[in-house]
Amino acid sequence: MPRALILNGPNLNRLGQREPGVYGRVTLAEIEALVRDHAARHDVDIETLQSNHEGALIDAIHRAADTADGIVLNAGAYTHTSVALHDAIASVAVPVVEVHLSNIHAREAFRHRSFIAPVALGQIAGFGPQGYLLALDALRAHWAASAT
Ligand code: DHK
Repeated sequence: MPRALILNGPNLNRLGQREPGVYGRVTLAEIEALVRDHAARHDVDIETLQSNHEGALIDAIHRAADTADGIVLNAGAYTHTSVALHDAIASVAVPVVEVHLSNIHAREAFRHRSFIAPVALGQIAGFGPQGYLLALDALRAHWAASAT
């Protein structure tokens, strides 16, 4: 069974209470449950992790080199700042799909730049919690294409 790591970065533990006009009312636990459900229906093994610490996210990406076949990553604000996360992704052969709940390109200019995008398979932004399911489907399509 393919394995996916669902990795969430800073402030995403505040979903539900955090700026609901931007991020909605759905909590991270509820998003993880949706992903778990979707994954179970498509025979994907899921691990979830959230951290507010850049180093912990980097460690998780390194670990995923041996424990996952793909990563769904919402790096939160580190998306726009972290060369270290960029380098961590580049250091592993695991495909990464970048996800954002909000459409970062329709927001402040500082959110338009992603350090993740150049080393990601692709980016999904603006579809709320559904984006995580789309990202998992993108990984599934990638695995199917790589298997042929
Ligand atoms: C989440 C964050 O925490 C922000 O820093 C990003 C992203 C956008 C999201 O839309 O999921 O800019």
